[in-house]
Amino acid sequence: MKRKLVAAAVALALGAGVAATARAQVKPEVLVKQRQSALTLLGKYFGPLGGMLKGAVPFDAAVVARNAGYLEVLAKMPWDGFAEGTKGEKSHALPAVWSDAAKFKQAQDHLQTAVASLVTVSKGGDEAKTKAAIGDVGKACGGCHDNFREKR
Ligand code: ASC
Repeated sequence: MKRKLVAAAVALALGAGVAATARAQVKPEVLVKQRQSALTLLGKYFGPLGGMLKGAVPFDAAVVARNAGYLEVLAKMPWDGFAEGTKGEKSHALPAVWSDAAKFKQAQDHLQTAVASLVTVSKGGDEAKTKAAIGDVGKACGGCHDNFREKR
């Protein structure tokens, strides 16, 4: 029993070490690519919902619920890619990401909160409420782009 515990502790310690090493070794350009990939997928799975909000795409509660679940996970992924070490990399990120880190974090939290609401609301199948929640997510995307992404 004790031996098993020790083995588990050693495995945990080794695992933590490996994770820390892996993080340290990720090249800045790879972090940029990874964060851009997560943001691209956020765009992919939000796109049709934005279309439903505008009436360009027929409302489909099942698609909203599915995509909301994807968005919930994706909305957690980009942020550790904005490491200090990536400041000098070519990207559309504005310097405010690092100079106004508290506000950037607030924008991330805003998105995650809005997406969490969409997940909940979309399960209820109420079209008007779901569309309002989609609108809130869109505002959270746009709010971050306004302040932290180069205009394009
Ligand atoms: C998208 C997408 C964005 C957001 C934003 C919402 O589908 O790619 O960047 O929605 O336009 O305000």
